[in-house]
Amino acid sequence: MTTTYRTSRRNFLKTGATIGGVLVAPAFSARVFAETVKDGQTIITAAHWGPLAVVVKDGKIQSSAPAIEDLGDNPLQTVVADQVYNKVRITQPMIRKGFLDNLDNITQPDGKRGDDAFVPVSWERAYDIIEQQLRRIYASYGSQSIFAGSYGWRSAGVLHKAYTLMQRFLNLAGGYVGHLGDYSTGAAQVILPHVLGTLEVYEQQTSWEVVLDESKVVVLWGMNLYNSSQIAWSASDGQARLYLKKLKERPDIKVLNIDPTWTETADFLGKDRCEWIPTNPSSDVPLMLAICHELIRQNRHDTEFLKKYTVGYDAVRAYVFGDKDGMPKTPEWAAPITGVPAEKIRELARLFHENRTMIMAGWGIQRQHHGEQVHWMIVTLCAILGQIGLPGGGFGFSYHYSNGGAPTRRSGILPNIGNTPAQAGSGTDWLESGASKLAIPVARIADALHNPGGEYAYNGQTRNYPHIRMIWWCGGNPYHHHQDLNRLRAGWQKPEIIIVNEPYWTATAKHADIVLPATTSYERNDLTMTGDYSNMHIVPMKKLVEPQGEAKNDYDIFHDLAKRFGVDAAYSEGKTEMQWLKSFYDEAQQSARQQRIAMPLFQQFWEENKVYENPRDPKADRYVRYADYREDPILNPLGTPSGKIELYSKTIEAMHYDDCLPHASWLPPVEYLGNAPAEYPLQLVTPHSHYRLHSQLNQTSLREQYAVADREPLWIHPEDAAARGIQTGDLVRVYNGRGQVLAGAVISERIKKNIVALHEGAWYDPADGSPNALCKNGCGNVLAIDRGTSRLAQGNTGYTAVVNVEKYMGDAPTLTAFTPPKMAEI
Ligand SMILES: Nc1nc2c(c(=O)[nH]1)N[C@H]1C(S)=C(S)[C@@H](COP(=O)(O)OP(=O)(O)OC[C@H]3O[C@@H](n4cnc5c(=O)[nH]c(N)nc54)[C@H](O)[C@@H]3O)O[C@H]1N2
Ligand SMILES: Nc1nc2c(c(=O)[nH]1)N[C@H]1C(S)=C(S)[C@@H](COP(=O)(O)OP(=O)(O)OC[C@H]3O[C@@H](n4cnc5c(=O)[nH]c(N)nc54)[C@H](O)[C@@H]3O)O[C@H]1N2
Ligand SMILES: [Mo]
Repeated sequence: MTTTYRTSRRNFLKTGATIGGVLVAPAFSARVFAETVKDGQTIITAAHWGPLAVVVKDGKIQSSAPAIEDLGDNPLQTVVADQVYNKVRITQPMIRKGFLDNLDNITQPDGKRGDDAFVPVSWERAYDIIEQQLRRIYASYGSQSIFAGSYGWRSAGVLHKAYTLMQRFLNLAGGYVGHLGDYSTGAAQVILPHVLGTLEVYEQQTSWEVVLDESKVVVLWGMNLYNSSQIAWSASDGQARLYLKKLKERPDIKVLNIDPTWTETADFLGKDRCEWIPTNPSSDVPLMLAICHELIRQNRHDTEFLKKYTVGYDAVRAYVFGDKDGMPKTPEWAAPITGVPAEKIRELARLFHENRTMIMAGWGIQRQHHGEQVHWMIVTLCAILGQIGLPGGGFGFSYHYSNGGAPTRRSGILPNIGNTPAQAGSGTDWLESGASKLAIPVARIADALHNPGGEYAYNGQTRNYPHIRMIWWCGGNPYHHHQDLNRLRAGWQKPEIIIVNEPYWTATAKHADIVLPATTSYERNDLTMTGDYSNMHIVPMKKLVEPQGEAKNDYDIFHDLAKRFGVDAAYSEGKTEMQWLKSFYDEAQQSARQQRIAMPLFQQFWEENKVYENPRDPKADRYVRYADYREDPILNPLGTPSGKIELYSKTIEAMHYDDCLPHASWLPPVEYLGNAPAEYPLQLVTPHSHYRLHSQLNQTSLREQYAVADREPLWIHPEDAAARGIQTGDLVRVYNGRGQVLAGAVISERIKKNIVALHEGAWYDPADGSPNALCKNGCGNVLAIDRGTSRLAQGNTGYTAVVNVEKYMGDAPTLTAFTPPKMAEI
């Protein structure tokens, strides 16, 4: 088994069809939606939030709506015009004033990133400086000094993939330092291969059809599908929310919401269809341990399943009963930690045991210190229940994401442009040393900047950080996504040069030296499939309007630079935009033909301006995850060392980590309600918003629907608000030892007492360049702690923070998050 996992999720999803394509009738059943095409003015495109029908008149975008059937109520689909015509679009290349002034002394940065004016320049001037600096840095320090890991959600499309294109160019120019893992499942995707032999978080789920037929209890465990399935890594197929609607209409299936908040999903189901078990954040492991204690005590554990399909149960049992630590994990033990009464915990044990139960878990639960333990514990609990591999039973770790559980269609598969062209890297050091050696765990970026050469542990290895002299970010926004932004900001002053490609003046762009204006996906041609698991549609992403200002496609920016480095032939493979798209489509068409699915020729497909739906696969409709393993564990072993589910891992035992023991364990996080000091008595959660994809769209008119006092809303419980004299609509300051942000109070019973919520993705808006600058917009990551989940995964801990809140008595400072920076003339 390999010990490092690169972010293969989005690629493998397309190829990892577990359901064989049986040759049936040669059906071309592509259904065509978007009847809105009437006057030739409605153009089909797509975004992460689904296929879109956009009305364009006189060269201007008028309106946008979904182009396929979905639940409706996906606000992200309505603001295409607002994305293109926006006051924070970057319309020209820009260079930071202090950087330009300091060009002769570039190895000594001036420390003013993020608090400086910019100078508009021509593309040629920007390219000249980039070429010169890139050549100098390769020559002086080598490829290990250039961080181009550039994590982020960019835009949808198989060709215009922002950071992939940057990496494609850099691989040809001389190499770069990449990243390992992602922010979504940083902990789970490293622990689960030890437990199940797969990433598990990016796998197709037991079909929703089966769940609706067979499950009697559905548990939404820190899982907010109504929000989170508005999007997909490709484009949302909209299916999960349609299945949620069916679930709502089935009163015979009991639904539980185990969450510190009454989520939008719970709200959609309604109080009569969904029971809320309000829990304290970071307490899921104690809750499950207590359920296990109750099951085992009552002899309700499935000994046969445990024996046949798992290893390590004895160690788990001993731990649950406190044989070594003298601490039996009883419901009474767990009650004060979780905030769930012991009697309720017993009831859950009974309910899960007596009914076919599907535990659908989200991922916020593992974006925490010791986050590895949570999904491991869910697997452990489900193994004890013995329903894994049965129709409608066990666990599902991706029902909330990219419409997992929507059955996989028979389809051709669109390939993507890759970051390693055939001729990449010949003669450079990165190939010899192996790409992964030159990568850092994605959420350790600030740590790497602060500790060049520093040693760290990762999944059984000892590694060293590179010395980063240059950063190039393209298609991501670390000044929202990373934790403890004040710490990032301090480390960010160290490199000699920072380049950012962005359509908008995000905080990341404002913290760059050179800013290259990128187009949005609506200003270029592309293709996408929908539903990372379902492969449901193939969608033309047609250019709606010309690029705004001098904005260029990332593809063309890196092509221009590739010319300067003499590698343009390898970069472009001699293809134009439309030739690339045709080649991708043709490949998909060929793979479809092998399955006897007749897709139209590319030209016809493109000109038709329609969304194509792939045919259903009756076998996939009945897919049950782990059914084959359950059927025959010898013939279908798991990819773990034992071939079984590892409740105890000898591989992890051999790492001797005290922050990740060899079986799922309760390891209290550094910060949570259980150890919160009196000065910061509240725990902060940072869920994903219904109105945004992360920080994307915070700058649009959607903000008017949720902003309070012109800031990000802070959910606070009535008693916590009353104790602080806070009313709904008040401007409040949320703070801890790491930082401070302004927010607008929303008093709500939807959040458990002692917990407050700031949704992730508010644009960071520091009042000044000081080390503890007040964020005027309410970015939660000013407050979250920046440390690895453990030495095993080094995942991010965005959900680990304790804070306090007070009414803000000063004059309300003017918001500048959505204002371009000052311009300087030279
Ligand atoms: N506290 C806390 N922190 C979190 C989380 C949390 O739950 N809590 N969640 C984490 C998770 S799961 C994730 S995935 C990350 C997300 O973090 P990111 O993926 O960094 O967030 P986005 O806002 O999607 O950033 C994408 C950026 O790419 C830009 N962009 C879009 N299209 C293009 C393009 O074509 N070219 C270029 N050059 N740029 C483009 C957008 O304008 C935007 O600024 O955040 C993580 N951070
Ligand atoms: N609309 C929209 N959809 C999205 C995204 C977006 O930004 N906007 N982001 C996409 C991405 S990249 C990802 S990774 C996924 C994220 O999917 P998730 O990581 O699952 O989403 P979160 O909103 O972080 O967390 C889900 C729920 O977990 C709860 N929770 C937090 N901490 C705990 C805890 O300790 N215990 C329990 N039991 N519950 C807890 C939160 O209150 C929240 O309701 O969503 C994807 N979908
Ligand atoms: Mo994510």
